[in-house]
Amino acid sequence: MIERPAVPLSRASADADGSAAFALDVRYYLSQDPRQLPSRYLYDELGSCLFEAICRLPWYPVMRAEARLLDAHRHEVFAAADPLSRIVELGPGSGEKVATLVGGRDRSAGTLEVHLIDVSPTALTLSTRTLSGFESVRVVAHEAPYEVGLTELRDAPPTQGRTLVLFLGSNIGNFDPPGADEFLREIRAALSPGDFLLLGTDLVKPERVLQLAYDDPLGVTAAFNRNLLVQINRELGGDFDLESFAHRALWKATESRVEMHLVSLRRQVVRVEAAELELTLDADESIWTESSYKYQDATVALVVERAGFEPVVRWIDADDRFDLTLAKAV
Ligand code: AVJ
Repeated sequence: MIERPAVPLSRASADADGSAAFALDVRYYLSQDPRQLPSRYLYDELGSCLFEAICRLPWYPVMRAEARLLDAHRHEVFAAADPLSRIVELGPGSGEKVATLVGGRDRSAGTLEVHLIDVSPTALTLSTRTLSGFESVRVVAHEAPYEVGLTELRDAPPTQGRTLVLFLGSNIGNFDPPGADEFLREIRAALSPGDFLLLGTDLVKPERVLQLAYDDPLGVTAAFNRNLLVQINRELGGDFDLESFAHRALWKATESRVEMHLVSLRRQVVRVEAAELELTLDADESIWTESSYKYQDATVALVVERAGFEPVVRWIDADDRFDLTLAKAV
């Protein structure tokens, strides 16, 4: 939809590089019409903690639904993907999901390599620790953007056994439809025929349910959203007045996505020193900070197939409408 400025993809290499890239992104995206900020910046240290808190909210069922499915079907995953020698998780978070899965593995199976790919060192430390108790599991952390980590894996295929890539937590939902196609193709390109993908996708549900999931009565999601402004103020010398921005969640049925916005409550001028930016926001003008696409039952299989996979098994949580699909690279 909108082209990114030519900046390094990784914020992980060095802090100075990271800040420079953040400054360029902030300048570029806040100057767009509509104004926006990339959702990947939601996950600084505090943002990651707030997201963990969101996952524990009664109104945000995504993680619990997925955990139930993983717990109930983990043995079937290993049976279908046998012999599995390598699991790769894109965005492992705290490592709980992959640990649930690995806990369902046959003890007599050989060594399993678990590769964790994330730009966040905090997530890598946490998830590595979560996996440290498993016998015959070797954990390899890649502090890198997904694309870079996937290329590293493609260039070092296992000598035997299959690879299973985990892309869970409805993270696919942050991509617009062309972006989702492209990203799944990138995953496929890192794999060989006979390897596997386990994809967790949130499905469309009633508007009031989605509304509560993204605008919870405790205000945790609002804090998660506003923390973007806190970050800009702290890292880039911004002067956003937090009280002057409201958190909004909107269900756009035609696009099948929930949008998060920060809406300016008055006409105001904002400066961001390190981004050399001065911005006049009108009352009610919004900054679009995230899209979470929700899939229809029938579309998950289509998306996976378009990327060069064949769906093998699909589990759906009936209560919370969440889909876990295991697909084989063809
Ligand atoms: C981590 C991207 C799946 O879109 O549901 C939670 C992030 N945003 N509440 C999502 C999020 C607001 C979440 N993902």
